Amino acid sequence: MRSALAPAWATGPARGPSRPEFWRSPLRGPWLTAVLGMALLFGITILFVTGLLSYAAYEPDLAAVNDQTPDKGWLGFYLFPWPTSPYWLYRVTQGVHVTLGVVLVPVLLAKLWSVIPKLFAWPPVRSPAQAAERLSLLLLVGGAGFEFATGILNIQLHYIFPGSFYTLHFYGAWVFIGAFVVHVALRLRRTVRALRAGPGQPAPDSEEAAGLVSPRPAAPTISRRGALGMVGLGSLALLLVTAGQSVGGRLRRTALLAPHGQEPGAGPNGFQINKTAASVGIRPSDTGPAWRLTVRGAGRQIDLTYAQLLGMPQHEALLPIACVEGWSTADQRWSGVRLTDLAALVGLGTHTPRVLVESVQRGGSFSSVVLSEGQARDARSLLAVRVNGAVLSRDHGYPARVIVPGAPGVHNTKWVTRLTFGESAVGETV
Ligand SMILES: Nc1nc2c(c(=O)[nH]1)N[C@H]1C(S)=C(S)[C@@H](COP(=O)(O)O)O[C@H]1N2
Ligand SMILES: [Mo]
Repeated sequence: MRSALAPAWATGPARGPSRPEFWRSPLRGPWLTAVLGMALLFGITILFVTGLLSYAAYEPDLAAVNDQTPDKGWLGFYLFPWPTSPYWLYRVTQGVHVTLGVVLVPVLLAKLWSVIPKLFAWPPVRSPAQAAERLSLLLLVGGAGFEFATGILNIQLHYIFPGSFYTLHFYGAWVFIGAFVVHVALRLRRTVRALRAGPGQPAPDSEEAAGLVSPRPAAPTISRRGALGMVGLGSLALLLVTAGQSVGGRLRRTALLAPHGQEPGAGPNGFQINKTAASVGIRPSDTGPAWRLTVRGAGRQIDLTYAQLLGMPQHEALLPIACVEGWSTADQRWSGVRLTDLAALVGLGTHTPRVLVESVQRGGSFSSVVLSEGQARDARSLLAVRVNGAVLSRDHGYPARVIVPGAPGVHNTKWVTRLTFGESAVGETV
């Protein structure tokens, strides 16, 4: 049926890839698409949940410095204060997010391949409902491509985008998920039916074929199960060369796909580095004898020298650094001064409030971070001066860095020079 909606150019006979006969793979059919679709339904749901958790972990509502996403409105709804226990929380949620994202790439590509004849369906527009559905597919495929591409570029190359990865990935996720929910609602019943019917092919012109079965199939070179096995092997291979980066320690060496060129060397400071001191322009004079730690709050201010900081009670905490990019160090033995003890210097010890942490680092992509009161009050939250028994290396934040249990790596500010406790100061540097 040709609708009055279709423009003149779209009512002619189908040509090239718009003819069903053009597509000759005997593998394409509702069962193959349904199996891949089900795998993505579970996988993408987990990606979405762990992605939202990562958003919550950044404590976006605590202060503007934590989340500079413009105009997020109700999309940036408040989730919950990010807990400090278990201390490996972000390592697991973000490890799953990034590893699963990489592992799903072959499944996503296979799924797109399995439905490609529908991209060329002719006539392109048959009814307003069908036009709306095709538009949602555009958002679905475009959204998936955008989220996977920005995610993978980010974990590989660190922030190569115009603007912020965080903002792009955040808005892209909402577009993608909106289209994903519509797609699942429209297709779930058909998918379940195709799974029940099994791998046999329905007649090409039947309703069950859903426009996927070739009317002129070529001779098969592999079975449908075999093709799925190949996709599974591809995913397994990616898992094996990715997962080690989230475990850290010796297993990091198995992470062949993780970014290279920043080998941290051996010794107590021999674990993954995000940005070296040199790469962000930390000068020796910034962290030399003139360095001071300023502690502010409750209308008071105290400046400490490095020696005075070392003279305060030192505590230990066994904590990893887990980056948004999916890599994590193994647990490291940090030692330094509790944030609660520093708050006590300005009289805020018993009810330590949130704290603004600032680095000697100026400009660039990194600014300041506000830690919640829950984070500031945790006895394992330290301004660390030593790691694994040695003085912090310059690249790990000498003379002092923050380390917080359960938090994303970005909250573990290096080269710290000022802590401001309490509400009042949070607005000052924003
Ligand atoms: N001053 C400053 N602190 C920083 C960063 C930075 O770029 N500058 N990067 C953060 C990020 S994103 C991570 S993952 C951790 C990494 O710490 P590491 O380099 O010691 O492993 O440091 C955090 N602290
Ligand atoms: Mo990070």
